[in-house]
Amino acid sequence: LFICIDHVGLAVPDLDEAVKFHSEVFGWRELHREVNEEQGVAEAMIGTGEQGVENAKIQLLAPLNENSTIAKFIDKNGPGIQQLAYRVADLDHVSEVLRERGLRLLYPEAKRGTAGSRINFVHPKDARGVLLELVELPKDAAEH
Ligand code: V0V
Repeated sequence: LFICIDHVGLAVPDLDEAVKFHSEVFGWRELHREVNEEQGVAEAMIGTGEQGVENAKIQLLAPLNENSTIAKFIDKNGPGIQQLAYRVADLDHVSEVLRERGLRLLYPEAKRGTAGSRINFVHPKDARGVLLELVELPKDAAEH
């Protein structure tokens, strides 16, 4: 069903500060940044930065406002790992298979994720305490 782990998502209170920390301390590099109003986040994708190979990626997620799921997560748990994202080739197919297997998907239809990807989520209560994101990359996406 799954191709690989696309990214791990960290809830952070301050995006710039988080990018700086992960770059300076761990040597990650910023690959992409955007605001996703629908999801209530300002986000940065950071990676190993290696050219020509698939990058390991971490998504830094900062809340846009106090109603954001990220604000709620940080209030309850503090900053930290908020989600695990699996890459899939066909999101609609995988969502259907998982529904058939009794899991709740958060959205009836895919929503727009990072860099034009299509996304949905498995409810954390149905994935043993993990908010599981499913990501289908846009067809023309570079793999790294
Ligand atoms: C909540 N729970 C979690 C969790 N969030 N467990 C593990 N990981 C998480 N991230 C647990 C929580 O501890 C509660 O358990 C229960 O689920 C209900 O939580 P709640 O605090 O009442 O929160 P809800 O139900 O209001 O919201 C939880 C959900 C929400 C998962 C429904 O966060 C959501 O809609 N998430 C999907 C969207 C999202 O996360 N967007 C931001 C990233 P107890 O206490 O009852 O046992 S956007 C993104 O990733 C993009 C754009 C991308 O990758 O491209």
